[in-house]
Amino acid sequence: MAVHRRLLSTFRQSDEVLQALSSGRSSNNLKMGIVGMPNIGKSSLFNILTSSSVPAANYPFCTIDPSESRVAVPDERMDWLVNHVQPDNTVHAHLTVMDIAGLVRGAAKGEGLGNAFLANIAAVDGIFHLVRAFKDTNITHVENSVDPLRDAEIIDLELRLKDADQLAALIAKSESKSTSRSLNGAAIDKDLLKHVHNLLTTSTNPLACEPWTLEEAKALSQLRLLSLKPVVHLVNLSEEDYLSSLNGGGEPAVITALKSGAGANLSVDGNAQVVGYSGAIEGLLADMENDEERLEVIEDIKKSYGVANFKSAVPSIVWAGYHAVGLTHYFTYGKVEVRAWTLRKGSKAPQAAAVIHSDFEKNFIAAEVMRFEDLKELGSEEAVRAAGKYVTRGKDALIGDGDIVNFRIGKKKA
Ligand SMILES: Nc1nc2c(ncn2[C@@H]2O[C@H](COP(=O)(O)OP(=O)(O)O)[C@@H](O)[C@H]2O)c(=O)[nH]1
Ligand SMILES: [Mg+2]
Repeated sequence: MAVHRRLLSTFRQSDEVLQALSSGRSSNNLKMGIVGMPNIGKSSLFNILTSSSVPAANYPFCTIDPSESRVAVPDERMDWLVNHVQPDNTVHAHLTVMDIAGLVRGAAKGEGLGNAFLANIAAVDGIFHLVRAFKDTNITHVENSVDPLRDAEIIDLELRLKDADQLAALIAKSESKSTSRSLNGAAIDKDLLKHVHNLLTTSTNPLACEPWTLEEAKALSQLRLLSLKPVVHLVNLSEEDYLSSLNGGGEPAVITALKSGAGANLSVDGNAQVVGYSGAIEGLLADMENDEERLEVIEDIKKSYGVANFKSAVPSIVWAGYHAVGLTHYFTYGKVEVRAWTLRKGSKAPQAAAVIHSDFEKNFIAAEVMRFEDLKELGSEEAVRAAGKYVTRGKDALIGDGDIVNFRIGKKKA
């Protein structure tokens, strides 16, 4: 099945093709959906992400609806900037996360309201594919046993089958017209549709690992297939396994299996992302009222279990999702506000300015940019300027991770 088969896959897609396959919506407000079987800790993880990555009041977040929330992206560089400038206001970067109801075997055929839940997955830009590795006889499992690789395979298969259905419908339509089917304005070759349908139904190799040409990849991305969405695998481990992995016990076997298995799976940087955590421990931390109490619990865990380097997995989870959907941020800073502005990787200066205000794109004059590392190393903006490292850049400059930017904006003469 899917996961085991992936172990055999050694094919590496070019970055260009990977990028074309993953180019989805043009928005900066991209969403990661938590997907998996029922009763494996999805909603618990959603609650953990919306509360514990948001320590103290200066991390703004908002629950958009009960199953959708903006999660602050923790960033030590932000903390440094805030400490450096002591601004009145601080705004972190964010990632939108959705809690999606559990899928069961047969979901693509409508089992367990599968169709409605699969439609929710179609609406997100990337998938946190969660599997349960913790054993707890009080928490039933729909398959009656805890087997994270089997669960991953069931979910993979349902996503593929749903895509296959969509393709079958498109093929039928295009055959009735005996021309290429036009989708979102661009024609998609019928043979390509058939080829993809065939792959989805007869092979378990991830679609992202097939040797696509750039043209094919561009056409495929228009289909918005579920099985082409960027995936971060998350493993809800037992407390013991999580603590032991931090304490020199090595990587839990399930994580190793998912990593090598998903090694060629689609993610923005082409590397499989697998993050393990303990829902029980993170839940405990998330329940604390404030940072002080949280630190107390962390100290307690370090002492009681002898895990001196204990850390929460939440920042790794949020960052993995943020990277998977291709987001990054730059900073603006001043006495009034230190702020991280979320944008897509690879954005140029005018698009980066548009994140602040849509008018800024057309009225863009220049971007004054310094690197966070330079500010930190040299200690002040004056020192960065004196070192010639505060540079003025034009409309073709790429703006992204770790840039501190001041935009020059002005009304252009008509
Ligand atoms: N023992 C244990 N129970 C957990 C863990 N994570 C979640 N649960 C419990 O498992 C049950 C199902 O969790 P929930 O988050 O609602 O699962 P979902 O159906 O996937 O959304 C709840 O009773 C949770 O308290 C964990 O890490 N360890
Ligand atoms: Mg749930």
